[in-house]
Amino acid sequence: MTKCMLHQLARVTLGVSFQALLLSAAWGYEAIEVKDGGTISGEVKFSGDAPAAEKLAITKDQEVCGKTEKVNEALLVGANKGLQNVVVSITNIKKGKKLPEAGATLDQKDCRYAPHVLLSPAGADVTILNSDGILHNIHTYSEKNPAFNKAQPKFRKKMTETFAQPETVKMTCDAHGWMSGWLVVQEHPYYAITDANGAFKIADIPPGDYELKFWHETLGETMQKVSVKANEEAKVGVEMAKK
Ligand SMILES: [Cu+2]
Repeated sequence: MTKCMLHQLARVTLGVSFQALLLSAAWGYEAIEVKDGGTISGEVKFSGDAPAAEKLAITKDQEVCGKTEKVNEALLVGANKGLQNVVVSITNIKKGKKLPEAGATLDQKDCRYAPHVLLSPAGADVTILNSDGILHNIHTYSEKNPAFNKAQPKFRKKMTETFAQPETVKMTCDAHGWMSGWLVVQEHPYYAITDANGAFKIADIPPGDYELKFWHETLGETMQKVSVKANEEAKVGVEMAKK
């Protein structure tokens, strides 16, 4: 690599991180080195009788979309009533570990969004893949970020979009009415999504008193206070019900 190329590279790298710094400063979050951080872990459960997953009717592109059975992912209750795809985040944190610079990847595979709920850092590029080799058309419903409606023909395997502002964005496919998903654009790194058992974990948190927000696309929001101590794990249990 020539000296000139190195200079250019340095300028680009500096430019990107400076931009990220400016953006995060606007949201009031500051990256610091976290020593003796604590962890919050826990489980989110569905309150009430667990509903069976609702099967989706596949009405188009059967040769690709009909190969796998699909269920409505807007409410997934697993074993022991564990609630999947709850976004858990700390609402009152101003300093902590660095937000990752790399954006996340969303795949359109088997005519569903994988994953159904995706976390990605604000200011980073989100990679949108089309693994199906058929036409998909991603349509985002956002207010803080520019909304878009973009066809992704079968030959276009990859595109990228930048989401500069923290926001929870609903996505649908205008080609396949059953496809829907969510992109959660984070202003700080203290976010997690519950797994199939409703479990989550958030690590490297500076000790302190926090408020946790639990958001589920169908069941809404609930809050819980939690204290984090140095090098300890705080356990949290939450139930969410239909309103
Ligand atoms: Cu589609």
